[in-house]
Amino acid sequence: MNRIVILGAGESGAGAAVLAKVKGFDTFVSDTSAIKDKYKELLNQYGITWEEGHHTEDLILNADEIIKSPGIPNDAPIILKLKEKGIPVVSEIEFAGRYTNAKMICITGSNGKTTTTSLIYHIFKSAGLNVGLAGNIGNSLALQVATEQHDYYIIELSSFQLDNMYKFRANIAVLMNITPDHLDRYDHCMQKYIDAKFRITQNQTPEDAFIFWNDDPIIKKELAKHGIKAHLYPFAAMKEDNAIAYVEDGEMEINAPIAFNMEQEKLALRGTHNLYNSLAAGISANLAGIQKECIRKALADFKGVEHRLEKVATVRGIEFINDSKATNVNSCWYALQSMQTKVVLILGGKDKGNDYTEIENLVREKCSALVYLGLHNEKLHDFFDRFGLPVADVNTGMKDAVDAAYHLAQKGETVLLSPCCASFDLFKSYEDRGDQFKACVRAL
Ligand code: UMA
Ligand code: ADP
Repeated sequence: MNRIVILGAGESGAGAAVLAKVKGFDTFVSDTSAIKDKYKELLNQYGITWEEGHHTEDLILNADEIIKSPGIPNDAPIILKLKEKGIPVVSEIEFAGRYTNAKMICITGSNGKTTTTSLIYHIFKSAGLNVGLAGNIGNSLALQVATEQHDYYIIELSSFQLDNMYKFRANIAVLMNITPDHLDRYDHCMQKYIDAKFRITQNQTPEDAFIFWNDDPIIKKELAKHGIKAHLYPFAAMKEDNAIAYVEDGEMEINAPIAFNMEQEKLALRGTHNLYNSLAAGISANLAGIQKECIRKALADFKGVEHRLEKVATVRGIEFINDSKATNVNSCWYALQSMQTKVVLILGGKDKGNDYTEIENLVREKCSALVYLGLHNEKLHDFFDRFGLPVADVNTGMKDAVDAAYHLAQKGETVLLSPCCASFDLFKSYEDRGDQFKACVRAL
């Protein structure tokens, strides 16, 4: 194998190109859009040839192997042509995995990936281990493998990355949960999305560990189908059959491989969903042999991740919480479930085929008013108006949404931005949406 072509020149493509180049391959990068300056500079620094604005087939279809960026769907015309010619297409993570002997701790799931990945990284780092943070969280694994030397990598994996992984082996695989998301990339077939998530366990051996939420109905149903060889570490909120980690009498307990306990009260992250994240992270650290005292301290002093149930400010007795990363209905369910006061909920945006039935009971129980924030709010009206709550319809932007929520909220209540939707109708990204929310709240 000599020629490697990388499709897409974002974080994963540029990183993969650097690794391919330093490993001596004839390396070429092609992107249908304009490549960001910082990635152009990186490619130029390593003398890598690239093109932007189009894919030149003659320069691509002569590759021995293709590294595909995760944002490119598997049915993109160029990918179909490559398949027709029998040219193998892999992900950046698959490629990078070939060139490191580091222990791989990989995290996937529909929700909780970034929080759990960050928490595991925080524990490992606090324990003084030589650890890298990589994957869907925003850092190329390949670039780190090319330019740094780590003993451990904590890698967030999306289903898109898993789709093109074949031989990669996770020493520790974590599957947080599976609920509908990204179905537009899976022919609207849930089973295809589930199978992508379970690819995290492929190639695992009995020496490896598979950590998962024991009460996830889909994981439960699918577990037997996937011939998992790794040692199983199921966790649950409460003590139950099979679970090796749970909370009992206010103590978080992990029974294997080494008995560990900690007061639940001391965990930095609140809410049931964050208990799951803390349990998964605690088991991972335990498996790596990190000292108990060190795990306890790191689980207690973790600062949380921006845009995930992030406390912004309290204004005249009204608390404002930014959960802009809640881009699907399930994550909003967990946000509402963790609220201790009545809530004015700001939701809406670009709908991904949402079914709001999942949050119906919680909205009835916890919400005192709703603010619809999106270019097209008809679906929200159709579903929620019949609840009889005060409603504000905003299609202009964040300032009007925050003003409306502030006027609707009573002292002692919480204004929660937990939109259930993608942000791309009115904002550049969920980060932009969360940043604007925080700025508007601070300006009140
Ligand atoms: N492109 C082509 N040909 C095509 C179609 C697209 O060249 O036919 C180009 C686009 O112009 C673009 C590139 O391909 O420049 C696509 O790149 P990308 O979106 O994969 O960009 P990266 O910067 O490499 O980001 C990817 C992940 N993006 C996606 O999965 C969409 C990042 O996750 C990840 O952080 C990064 O790799 C490093 O691993 C982002 C994400 O939104 C945050 N992930 C989804 C999520 O979390 O829900 C899965
Ligand atoms: P991901 O990286 O999978 O998108 P994040 O950690 O960024 O996950 O969290 C995304 C959203 O999901 C946030 O709104 C957060 O409050 C919520 N969330 C976090 N952990 C979980 C979990 N274990 N289960 C369900 N929802 C969660």
